[in-house]
Amino acid sequence: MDCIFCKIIEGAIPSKKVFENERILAFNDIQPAAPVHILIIPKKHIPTMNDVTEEDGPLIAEMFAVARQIAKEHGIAESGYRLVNNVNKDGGQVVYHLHLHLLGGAKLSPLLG
Ligand code: IU
Repeated sequence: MDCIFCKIIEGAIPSKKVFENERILAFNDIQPAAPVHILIIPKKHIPTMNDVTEEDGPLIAEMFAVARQIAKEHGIAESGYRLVNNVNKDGGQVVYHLHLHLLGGAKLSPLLG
């Protein structure tokens, strides 16, 4: 499958891993938009949030739990952070493998000005 994140999961493309278990991988974004910028992805290839099914519920919940744990480990749980999921073209999605952006380590600009 021609998916860059699947290749990262397989180890065919290297990444700076932050967390990994049987279902989820988290790694540093190659173009960080904040001091902490980590991507949390399911190992199951799900192209976008639109493709999430009811049976994926526990997996999505685990992605958020992993994000929370990583934020804590990076010392930003209390100061705050942002979780972002871009969906399709207008949402700014570039990689079509579901991912949560974990952004923090600085005061982030408001999404809605
Ligand atoms: P988006 O939500 O699909 O726009 O985000 C894709 C992110 O994946 C973006 O922040 C890229 O910098 C990041 N990324 C990466 O970390 N490693 C890669 O090999 C590629 C993209 I391609």
